[in-house]
Amino acid sequence: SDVDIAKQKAAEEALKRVLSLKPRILGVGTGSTVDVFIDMLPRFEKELRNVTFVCVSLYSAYRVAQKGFNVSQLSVVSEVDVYVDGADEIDSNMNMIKGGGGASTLEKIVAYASRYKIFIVDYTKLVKRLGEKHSIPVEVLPEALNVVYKKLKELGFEVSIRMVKSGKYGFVVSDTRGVILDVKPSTDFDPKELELILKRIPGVVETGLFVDMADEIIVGYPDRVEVLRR
Ligand code: DER
Repeated sequence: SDVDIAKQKAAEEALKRVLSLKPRILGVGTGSTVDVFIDMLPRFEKELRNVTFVCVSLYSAYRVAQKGFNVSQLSVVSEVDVYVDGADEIDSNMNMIKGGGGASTLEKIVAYASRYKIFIVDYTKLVKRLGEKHSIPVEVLPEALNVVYKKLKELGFEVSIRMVKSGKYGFVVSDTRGVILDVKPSTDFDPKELELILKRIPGVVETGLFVDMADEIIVGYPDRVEVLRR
């Protein structure tokens, strides 16, 4: 499909950029677009042989290791050279909503620790205003589920607890053992301000608002890529 071709083109461009930046430590996000990127890595097995990969999810770590690359625990890494990840929404200020894959806590930590951050998206992720198509994922400690839920309702948000679609009955539980509240603001919002409002509620671990975190966003189209730089 056009979207699949667009993902391929974005992933190819990101791989070219990674090879030119020659990272010693490469951070890898999670999601279907990152999966396309991971599937391309074996084409450059020689060039990537001495790279240490740091992955934000068990699933990405498993797939990168399965292809024979060196995967390190995040806990022993303090800085990452280059980070490649996807996103759910991108606005014209290069701010993002992420967390559709339930991994935004480690994604934000690795992004924060990375010197150069590249995000790869297909063209359907571009929005005029954040929140147009996606809610904002908020990861909370299970113990705080009801306390945070109640506070968000009082603040006027629509809130839903993310449920597993199949294979397990009940709430999604992230790799960092949190549950995910999908939060929809009632009106337009300032992403930086909203992030601070959410983060100061006790029990909130992380939000899917990524403000001023992208150095480069590669947008794939069926016939081209467009590169946005900060
Ligand atoms: O969870 C995330 O932020 C991921 O990057 C993800 O939402 C991007 O999803 P996709 O590449 O499968 O569209």
